[in-house]
Amino acid sequence: MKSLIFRTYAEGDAPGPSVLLPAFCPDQYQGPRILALLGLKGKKIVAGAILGALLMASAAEAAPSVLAAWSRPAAQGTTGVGFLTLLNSGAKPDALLSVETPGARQVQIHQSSVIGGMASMQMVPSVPVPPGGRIIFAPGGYHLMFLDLTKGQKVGDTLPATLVFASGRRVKARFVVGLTPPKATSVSMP
Ligand SMILES: [Cu+2]
Repeated sequence: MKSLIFRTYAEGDAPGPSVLLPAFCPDQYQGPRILALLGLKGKKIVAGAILGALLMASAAEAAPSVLAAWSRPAAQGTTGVGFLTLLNSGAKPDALLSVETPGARQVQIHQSSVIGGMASMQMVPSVPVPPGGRIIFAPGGYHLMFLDLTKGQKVGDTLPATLVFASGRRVKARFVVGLTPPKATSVSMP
């Protein structure tokens, strides 16, 4: 079953920020195919418990928050994808720099686009989140790549992660594995 899921490129071969990557990416919808491969049927999605980062010090500067984090089913050792919405309710600009998770050997931030009629994706070093801004990671745009998943992700599972921002803030989130974006109630609070 693994043979149908292609790696985008070899590990350790990650290109620089401006290098275009091959078009295939879990960003492209393949939920039904993977479900069929795994012999899974739609399972009731269990709302993940939300881990919140502790609010530290003064409340003057609100930490960025993560809304509706979700991922798609994927087999162990393959590449998973993560979508979410970032909110910056603070007064200063911030930027997502990296994502840490025990669920994958490496996490990259990618941006999909269509150039000359061809879909491609690009690794980006950071994603700015302006004050009062809302940045949406969604199919066809920004997304996270979970390279070399340490275990299989099936519908209803959750993938814990920590988002690291330029401000030094570390925001915890749980990516709920599903076929479609979660309801707006799946919110990770800082
Ligand atoms: Cu990608």
